[in-house]
Order: sequence, then structure tokens, then C-alpha cells
Amino acid sequence: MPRVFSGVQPTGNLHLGNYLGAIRNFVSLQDEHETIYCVVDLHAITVQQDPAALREQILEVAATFIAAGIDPKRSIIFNQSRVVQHAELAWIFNCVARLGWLNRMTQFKEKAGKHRENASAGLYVYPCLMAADILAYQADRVPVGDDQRQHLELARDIAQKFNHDYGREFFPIIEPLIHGQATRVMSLRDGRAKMSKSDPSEQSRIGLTDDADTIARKIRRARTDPERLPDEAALADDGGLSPDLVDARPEAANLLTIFAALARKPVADVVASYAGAEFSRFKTDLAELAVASLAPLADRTRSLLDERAELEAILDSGAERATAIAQPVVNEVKRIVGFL
Ligand code: AQP
Repeated sequence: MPRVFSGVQPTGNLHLGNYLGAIRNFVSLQDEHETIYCVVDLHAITVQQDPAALREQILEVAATFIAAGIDPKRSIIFNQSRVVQHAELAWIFNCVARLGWLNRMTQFKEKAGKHRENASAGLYVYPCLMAADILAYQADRVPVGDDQRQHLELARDIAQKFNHDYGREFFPIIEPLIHGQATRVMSLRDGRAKMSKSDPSEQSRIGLTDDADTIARKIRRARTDPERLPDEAALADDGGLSPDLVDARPEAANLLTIFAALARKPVADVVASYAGAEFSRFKTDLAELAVASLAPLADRTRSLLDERAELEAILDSGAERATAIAQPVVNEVKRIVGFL
């Protein structure tokens, strides 16, 4: 059975982009794959975290996985720092990856910003750890949002270089699964910026635990443009939104995409229903849809968090099951490399 691996950082409240771009897709993959879902806490500390908040956020991400429909019996759910092989393999990959490759990573440039000299070395080698996360399990399918495409290409390069340098077809070729209707959900304040946990504006994102009033308010205040909603002329031949619309009216395109993804309908149907409408009517309906979709998820997450011991037991058992897979793989890597 093909093996799937993916991770989510416990760096703050999860948002609609994390859900539509990644977590929702994790659920359906359980049927035909061996699935491993990780709370990537080693990644989280590449930027500064408050230790007490980090502990809570690890549990929150695990609870959200389960609330969204990931079954801890069928899938392995654990936090990264509990399985030492991630860090061990990451070191070996630090020695495989080339500086030139890392220098091209746009996420490092965006996150380090103007203070590059002050960014942690961990943030710079983040993609090597991500490659280790996947390859410690010899996983070959990785469901992620579109923002992770470049990191996955680098992970493929690392696997290929390792195989080539040591003359063994040891690591599989990773296949990114960038699926679903909303692979890149944009900020509600700026249709050209990704919705992100680390955006300083709370108004830019819909949190998965936001209450109904907060969701409605954020959608009401979401940035739009002065025109009415577009009609069928905004569609491309494949039925999706045309690149011209996305370029000229990114906020409208983003809200239409979110609507379609939440309603699980083709975006063309949403365009047809609201062609020429004012944003106010559309936003009212979108807020209702978002609340109806997210409220049950938030309720389930909260009740799982109340059963803290149970959640911790799931992470314990997940870490054991994950170690059982990763340990022999990384032992073999050490042997290939020449460690005694
Ligand atoms: N805006 C997004 N649209 C679609 N998918 C997204 N993902 C993140 N943002 C969007 C996907 O969610 C998964 C988990 O992401 P992550 O926690 O590992 O970190 P990230 O990609 O860096 O996301 P954030 O929310 O922007 O976190 P911070 O601010 O901490 O960096 C991934 O599959 C990601 O593609």
C-alpha cells in the first residue's frame, strides 16, 4: 500500500488554509494508503515559540486532526520531536543538500524577510528536516498546500542525490499531492498574500476555532473591490477561474474559491449563482456556509482537548508506531553512509 506522510506546524491557531489545503485531504487518503500525520514541533522552533503555548498547540493540532476525521487507529498521529530519527536523518540531509539549493527557497526569503542575518540556522535548513520527515518513512506521497511545492522539489533532489552518491536506489521519488479546490487560500486582507498563522493580523485568516460571530465579522470585513461579482466570462476553459480574474481581482477570486471548496461544488456553479450580485449578499451566504462547516469541527476539537490524557496516549502510541517504521530505515541509512 502506498505510504503517505504529511505534517502541520504547531505554530498558532490553525486556519482555513491549513484545513482546505491540507488537513481535509488527509482524511480521504486513509482509505487507500498507509497514512502518517505528524505535528511538526521541531519545525515550529525554527522561529521563537513560547514553551507553554507550544505544548498546548501540539495538542490542538493533534485534536484538530482527529476532529477533522483522521482515525488514530488507521493513521499514525504523533509529534515529531518524539521520534529521534527525524533529527538524525535531517543532519545527514544537511550534508547532502547544496547551499545553492537552499538559497533558492522562497519561504526562507519570505520568513526571514529583511532580517535575514538574524534568522535561525534552523529556518534555513528547514527543507532538509522536511525531507527527513518524509523519507524516514520512505513515504512517497505527500499531501500539502501549494506553498510547499518548492520544498517537496528539494526533498526529491535530496533523495535523488543521496541515491546517486551512494549508488543505491534507497529512497523513493516523492510525489506531491497538491489536490482539492483550495490549494492556496489567500489572506482576507490581501488577495495576493497567503493566509498564514504568522500573519500579524487576526483579520487576515479564519481560525478553525473562531466562533460564529468572529467568522461572520471577518468575512464581512474581508477586502473586496468596488465591482460586483463576476459572471461566466471569468471562467477558464477548464471551468476554473481564469488567470486574468485571479490577477485582476484576487480578493474576489479568493472568496469564490473558498465558497466553492466549503460547499464542495465546482467554482463555476458558485459563479453562476452569484453573477452580478453585490458582495454583501455573497458574504452573508459565505459566512453562513463557513460557520456551518467549521462549527462542528471546532466543537469536536474542544471536546477532544478536554480529554487531555486520552490525546496524550494517542500521541504516545503514535510515536511508538512511527519509531517502529523510521528506526530500521535510518539505521540502514547510517550503514550506507558508513557509520559504525
Ligand atoms: N493559505 C494556505 N492555503 C492552502 N494550504 C495551506 N497550508 C498552509 N497555508 C495554506 C498548508 O497547510 C499545511 C500545514 O502548514 P504548516 O503549518 O506546516 O505551515 P505553513 O505552510 O508555513 O503554514 P502557515 O499557516 O503559513 O504557518 P506559519 O505562519 O507558521 O508559517 C501545509 O500542507 C501547507 O501547505
